[in-house]
Amino acid sequence: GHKSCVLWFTGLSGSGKSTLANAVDFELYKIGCQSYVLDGDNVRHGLNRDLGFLPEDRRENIRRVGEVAKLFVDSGIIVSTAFISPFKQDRQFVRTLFSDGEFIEIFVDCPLEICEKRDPKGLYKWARNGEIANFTGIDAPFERPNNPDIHIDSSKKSIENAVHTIIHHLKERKII
Ligand code: GGZ
Repeated sequence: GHKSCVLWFTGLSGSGKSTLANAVDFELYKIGCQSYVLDGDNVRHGLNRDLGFLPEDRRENIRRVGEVAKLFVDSGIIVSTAFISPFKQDRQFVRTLFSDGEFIEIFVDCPLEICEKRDPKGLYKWARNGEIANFTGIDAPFERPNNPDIHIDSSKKSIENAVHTIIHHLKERKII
């Protein structure tokens, strides 16, 4: 058996949140834990398809993701969420939905230049050309967490190493 919790990944587009969340999820699966990943692909195209990227839309996006994550935690699952979640206040609000120790904030820290160089979907290029407005890191803010539970420097660490750090943290907290 294992306890449930939310692994809340936060960071810029292209920082590696989804990749890392999925890698952690696979590791949890291998050791027999029940886990699930919520990200833009399965939430923004369905439940949150009415929301865009204005600050109030992002706030509502994060609020709903927080509430859905809570349902997963109530059902005993370890849920990983991979959303930019750029506003400190919104992340702090989501934390209040959970009991102590159930909300684990993971800052996937990567310099903007590197995210922009990776540009897997070509979105930074569009944003630089003014074809996308309110793009996080370009003309919309990202408020860095001051005191995340886990800080991953994704430009310096391998995915395997980052996964190990997170799994180790879960073992230390006696979640798994
Ligand atoms: C930031 C945007 C934007 C704007 C579309 N700003 O690399 P991606 O493509 O897959 O990740 C980004 C994703 C961000 O959605 P989130 O739900 O994580 O954002 S938030 O937590 O702020 O609500 C990017 C794409 O959507 N995308 N337009 N303007 N990212």
